[in-house]
Amino acid sequence: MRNKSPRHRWLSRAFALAILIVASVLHVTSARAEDGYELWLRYHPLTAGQATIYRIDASQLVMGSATPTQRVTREELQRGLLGLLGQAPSLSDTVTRDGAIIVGTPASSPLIARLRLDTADLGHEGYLIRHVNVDGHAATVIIANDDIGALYGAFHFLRLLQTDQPIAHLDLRDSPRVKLRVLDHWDNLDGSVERGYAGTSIWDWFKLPDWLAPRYTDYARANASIGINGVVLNNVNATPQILTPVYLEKVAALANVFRPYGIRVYLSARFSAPIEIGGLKTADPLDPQVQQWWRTKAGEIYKLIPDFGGFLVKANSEGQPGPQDYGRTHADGANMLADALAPHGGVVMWRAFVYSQSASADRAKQAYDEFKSLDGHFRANVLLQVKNGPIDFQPREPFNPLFGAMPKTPLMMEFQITKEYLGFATHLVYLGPLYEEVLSADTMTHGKGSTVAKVIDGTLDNHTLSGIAGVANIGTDQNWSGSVFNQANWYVFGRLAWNPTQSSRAIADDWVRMTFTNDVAFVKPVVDMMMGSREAAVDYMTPLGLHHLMGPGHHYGPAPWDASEPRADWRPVYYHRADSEGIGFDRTRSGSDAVDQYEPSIAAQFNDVKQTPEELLLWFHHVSWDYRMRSGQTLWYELVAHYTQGVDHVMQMRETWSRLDGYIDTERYQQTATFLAIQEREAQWWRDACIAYFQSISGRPLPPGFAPPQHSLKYYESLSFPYVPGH
Ligand code: GCV
Repeated sequence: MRNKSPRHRWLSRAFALAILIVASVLHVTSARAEDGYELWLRYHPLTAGQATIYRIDASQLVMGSATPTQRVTREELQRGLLGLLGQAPSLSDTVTRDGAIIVGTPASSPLIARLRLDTADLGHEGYLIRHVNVDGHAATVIIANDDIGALYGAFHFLRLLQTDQPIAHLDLRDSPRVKLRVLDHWDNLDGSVERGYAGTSIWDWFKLPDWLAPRYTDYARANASIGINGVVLNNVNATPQILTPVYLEKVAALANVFRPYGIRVYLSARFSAPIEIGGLKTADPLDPQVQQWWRTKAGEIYKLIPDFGGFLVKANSEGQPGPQDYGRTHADGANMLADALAPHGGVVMWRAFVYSQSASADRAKQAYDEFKSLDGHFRANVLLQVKNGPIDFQPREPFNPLFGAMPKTPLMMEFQITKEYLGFATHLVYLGPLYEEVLSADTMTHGKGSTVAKVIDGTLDNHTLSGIAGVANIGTDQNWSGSVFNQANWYVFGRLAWNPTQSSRAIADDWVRMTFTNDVAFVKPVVDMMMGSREAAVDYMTPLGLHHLMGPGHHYGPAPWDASEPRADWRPVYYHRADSEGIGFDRTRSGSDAVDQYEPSIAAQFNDVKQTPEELLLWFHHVSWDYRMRSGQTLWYELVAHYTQGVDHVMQMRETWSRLDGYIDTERYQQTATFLAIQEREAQWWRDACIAYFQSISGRPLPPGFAPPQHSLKYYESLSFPYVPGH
């Protein structure tokens, strides 16, 4: 290389410096191209002002790396602080200057032990974050009783930075209220995902156990960041092969990736597996050979996966095998599996999503009728997993009457995160308000304040075992969830699982800040938009307590006219019961009497048409088209008004979004804009098809001022969709 003159050298250095400054300014101020892969863990640089303040605090990281969990905690903090502050903290054993971050447990760190902070109430997974003085230096400590608590604390600390919270005088402690916080994947071994709208399964079964895709680690990081501590890897409509040695090796490989992040794996077990892969003639839970088969299988699993969580079971439901095939009860079936898992510390999550094959009684009543009398008959390591409503993840349902009705059994909530009934991937529907509505519902079983959240976290009936599950919306799409806004549903599920009393608005606020920007000019309108989005979907799909009006089988779009399904209770007409007189399912004492599955004061309320909240009116009552609503208008008027309001709301969401161009990267902005356009078109379709159909039944003219449907009823009925995803 040619020698350069000093002047030349000085000039090229100055030039390089100028480039660096320009590059870093651009880096900080302009929106980077983004594909959503980073989720809410983007750790993009904070603005210059914040960075100057926080750089001081991030200069020294004092923590161990003796265990896998300590190592991933350290990596996450290094990654986060480097990304947010543009500077990696130096690692140190001692505090030598102000601003250190000290992380660990009293057992792993003599320095932390010396601080003698009270950790008694933190339990196994809790943590405290506090500003302290160590050897004359100001420092922040993140302390837990176990490594996993310190990891959760580290994520919390990073969240405070990401969301622009003051960190100068921290003094907070937190621990989860629910023990098992689980994602249920409805993933099949062939890579398809039942009700999945985000690509195919992220589990690459064919290449496992050898190839461990980096995505598995990022998945574990994302889950740990919101406190999820369990994943069921396969569909509840399970194939027995998952329990064969070749698949168990693959499951073990995933468990190894997840373990440092505090995540246990669970499997959906097919009840008839002893026949299909065990060569037995029966799967009768009282048969000693069957019992022995499951005991041996459990032993085999725990040898490979010592912290295996247990089984999730869908039995005698929608054609799945179960104990009733042998004249046994659900308790017999669950207990047999529970006995096999108990010596290893595993649990059974037995699903209450059960309705009879013959479809005689009101479907909304059947789970209660089946399980209520089994209260007190389950082993201590069985949780009953109950869907939030009595039918099936509809845009709005009353809370499931089983909550509060089985005090001797730990009831585990099952929410759906994937939007099977809420517009699939493209509709912007934030599910936080739906979850919050259910969790804060009052069962009244122990007087006022007996909320579903207290049933779930075990405090209402003093259960130590508690759980909450969400049917995952995760797939191989680069953005994981089919759209950026669907990531918010994964996020809010995890945060509410940790603490079911949190506000879904506050969680949305955190999510928007972490996922996009802290600029309030963006945050405020987007949070408002998210908060109203679920009610909008209820309005344009199934207002006033209507339910189950979607297309047959694939569940895409409206089909209130449909009567093609083989079972009556899979048909929309079974649910809305519209005729020339009126509409709605009579579940009062003069109808199916589903109301009496609730605590008496609530039953009385739902039984009385005047006291029933109008948002659930047609769930519980069959009323005349001319029934007078609280507004003074007729039901028919209100129905049309709600459908119209739903579409208007989506138009407003589009309008809001159109004003937010420039605040975030073009890629995520554009995709959201396109998806909102799809949502508006489909909301209009829902409204018009439903109004056209109900008008054909009610025979009423369209109330003045409302636009007629864009097409004829015949047109809407003629649409067919052979290749809908997730089906
Ligand atoms: C996994 C609904 C869904 C099914 C699902 C079932 C269940 O019926 O449409 O796809 O099956 O619920 O929760 O078991």
